[in-house]
Amino acid sequence: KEVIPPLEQLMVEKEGYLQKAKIADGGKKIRKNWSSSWIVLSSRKLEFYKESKQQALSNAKSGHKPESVDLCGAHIEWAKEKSSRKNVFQITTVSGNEFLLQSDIDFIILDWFHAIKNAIDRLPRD
Ligand code: I3S
Repeated sequence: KEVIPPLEQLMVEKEGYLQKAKIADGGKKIRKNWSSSWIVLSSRKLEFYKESKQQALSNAKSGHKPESVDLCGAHIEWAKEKSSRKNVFQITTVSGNEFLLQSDIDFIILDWFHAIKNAIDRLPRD
């Protein structure tokens, strides 16, 4: 059966490539492993695709789901001490998942930080 997503979830606010490393899952630390990810921000969530956008779109048609991050109640902060890389920030979800996001290009990471922070600040905390 077909599930129709709420309109807000269809509204993409920002998308692009960043370096991503998941460092905790459900509050449990996991080994850091940086990789390039196609990231899509909509009002309530971030989605991480391993593939290119083209590949992601064709996979989506075949029912393949990206890793999805609920931004309700999430925290975002700069995380200089979590990596030797420059321009790293961390997102922590209510469920205890922690992600580092990074770009070498200053304006790109700043745009992302503010876009995600604004999205979080607009959402209810629970
Ligand atoms: O915080 P860490 O453990 O120094 O992070 C580095 C490791 O994840 C490393 O992989 P190994 O665990 O296989 O050694 C990565 O290759 C490095 O990129 C990580 O450090 P940076 O400073 O790049 O986040």
